[in-house]
Amino acid sequence: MEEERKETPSVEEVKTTETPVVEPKVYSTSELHDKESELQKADAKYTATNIQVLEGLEAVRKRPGMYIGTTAAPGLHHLVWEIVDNAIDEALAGYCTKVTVTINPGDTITVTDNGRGIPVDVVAKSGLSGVETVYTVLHAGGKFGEGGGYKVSGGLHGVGASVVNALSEWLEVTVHKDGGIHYIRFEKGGKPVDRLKKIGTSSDTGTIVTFKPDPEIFVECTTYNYETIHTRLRQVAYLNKGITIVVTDARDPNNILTDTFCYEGGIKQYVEFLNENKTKIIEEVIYCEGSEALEKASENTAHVYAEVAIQYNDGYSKAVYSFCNNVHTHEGGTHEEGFRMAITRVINAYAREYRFLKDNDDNLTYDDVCEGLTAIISVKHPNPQFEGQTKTKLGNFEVRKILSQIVGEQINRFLLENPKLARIIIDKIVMAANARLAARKAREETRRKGALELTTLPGKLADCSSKKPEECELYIVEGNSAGGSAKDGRNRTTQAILPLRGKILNVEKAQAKRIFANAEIGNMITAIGGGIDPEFDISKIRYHKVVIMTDADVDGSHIRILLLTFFYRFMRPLIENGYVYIAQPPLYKVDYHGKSYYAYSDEQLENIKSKLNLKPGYPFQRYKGLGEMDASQLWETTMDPERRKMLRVSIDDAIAAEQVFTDLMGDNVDPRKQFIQKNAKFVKNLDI
Ligand code: 1YM
Repeated sequence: MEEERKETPSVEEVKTTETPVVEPKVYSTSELHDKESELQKADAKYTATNIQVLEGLEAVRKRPGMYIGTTAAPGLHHLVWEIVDNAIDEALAGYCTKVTVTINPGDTITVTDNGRGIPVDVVAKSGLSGVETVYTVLHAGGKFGEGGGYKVSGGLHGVGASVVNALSEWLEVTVHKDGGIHYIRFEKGGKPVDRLKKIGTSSDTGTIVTFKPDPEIFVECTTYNYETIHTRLRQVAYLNKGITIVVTDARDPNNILTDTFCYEGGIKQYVEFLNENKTKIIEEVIYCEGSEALEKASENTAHVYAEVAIQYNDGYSKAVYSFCNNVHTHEGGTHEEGFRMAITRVINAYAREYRFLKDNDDNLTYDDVCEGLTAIISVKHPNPQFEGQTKTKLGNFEVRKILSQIVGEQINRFLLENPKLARIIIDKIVMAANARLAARKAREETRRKGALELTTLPGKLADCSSKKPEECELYIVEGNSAGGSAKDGRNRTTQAILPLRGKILNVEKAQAKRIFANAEIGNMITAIGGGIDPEFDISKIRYHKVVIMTDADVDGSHIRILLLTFFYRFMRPLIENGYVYIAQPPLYKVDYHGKSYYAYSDEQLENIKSKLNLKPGYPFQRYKGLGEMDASQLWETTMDPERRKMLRVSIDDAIAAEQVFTDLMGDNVDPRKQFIQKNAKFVKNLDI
């Protein structure tokens, strides 16, 4: 990879010259006859290929989920990533410097690059041009099977262009190459309207693709989310240093949004960005990089390229994210394992050598090393094996050793060359280890002092009688008076109530030891029953719905965020499995002819007023807190599974969630202020 980058020709160098002058050829009659049958043969081949192609594309349309996972919003966006992947591959091959992505009016998408342009000559095997092959033949990889070259894109491994075509109402490809402009349009799931045609001349090179996702396939959603595209392409720009990516939302002609991303520093800058609102303990980002040839590789260009960037902040959470071929490997894999082995080994060796650890001290653990660590691990592999439940775990065994070597050597060198900074880092890690040991001791002592304390449910908990977690709900309620109403109004078989007194501890700023000592948090841990990270056990939890019920005011939302932060940091699987909810109490009540009408928004209130034909000034009640409702009102409006509305909390993107929590709960005030008006974006609306 590295070498490839050095050899990269600049855009100017790959530019083609003006259209060459071709001498007209004179054919004899027999030659003409041969030519004709040749053409007929080619036509027959073309027709045969076309039939196969349409069958292939039809299969994609029949079962789109098999190719793009879902036809909901993520699938719709997947189409963009697939086309962008091909442009990024061209950039990684060294031929392209700029990629643009535009959302046009009508939610069509245009992707362009200034690479070589997709090949336009006929591929012998299919009788189709390169462009037609890439866009209509399933599994047409970069090389039509074999040959030298290097594709790294993840996802469908660069075979996605035909899938995008199959799932589009129409798709157009324009290629600037060999002095010409070549154009083709497909309709109704990939059927070519005409063959690839030269429609003009051009002195530069590149590819332009525009498509409209087929609303018959994407029945749930055909609207693109600018933020989703913006965030992902910013990430792609961080992961591929030096590439310029321009994203534009041109749907509203009066308000065109555009952002340009280009990071010469790559993942080093990514780590700086992730730590932007945190307090760094040292300003330096430690960066390691290297590449290694793959043994037994059939292609002589096959290299694994790996890079890692790390930086410490003064917090306690771990933010280690890994990627392979620009795919976020949520489930980790061999690259993370190699990193873990190396950093733990090197830190321990340094800490022993320079007496941060005494002979009798235990080794520092990876968890200790990770406190306050932000790290990006990025690997480019010509033949990645994605494993695991969501196919986001890197399986290639050789990557473990490569990462371990690169990270081991280069972090060790950094520590030796920067003894002052090394001291700051190791001191922090030793403190983490001490805190871990103290917390363990505290836990053991509590257990010894009263085995009862941990096994007995908290006295404040009004538990439900059912012992089936699937049907049980735990309401965590702000304030004792609301807690009282909830206890009286609930369904005693399935609903348990845990009232919270005042505010809970901000876990973002507190150390583990203090967190365990906090009574409110202790009650919650015991009531839920699955323990906490790193030992949290989802199979032991006692409720499959944990419902946060707070007032609809500033204090209420603060308590809600504190609780969410706690769950995110210490019981993350609870959120990942969709077990955390937010209750939605009504904001208004209108009494009319002996009946009560509840409104959950200003809009609903207006609707009720107009439906009942109420005169202006007709009185209504504004609920300031849950405490104002009696038991039966609380049941009717907020707790009855038949009638209530709740929000389910989800983590779409751990990296984004991480930043949200830092912004909200960390030391800096500005990002918190900025965020406060906006709704927490990890909360998704869900009517239940
Ligand atoms: C806006 C999307 O697809 N760019 C793109 C794709 C290709 C090439 C250049 C390319 C690749 C190669 C040689 C090669 C592709 N070509 C193929 C195939 N942008 C976009 N730009 N010449 C040009 O890989 O050898 C697949 S993708 F298969 F035709 F070579």
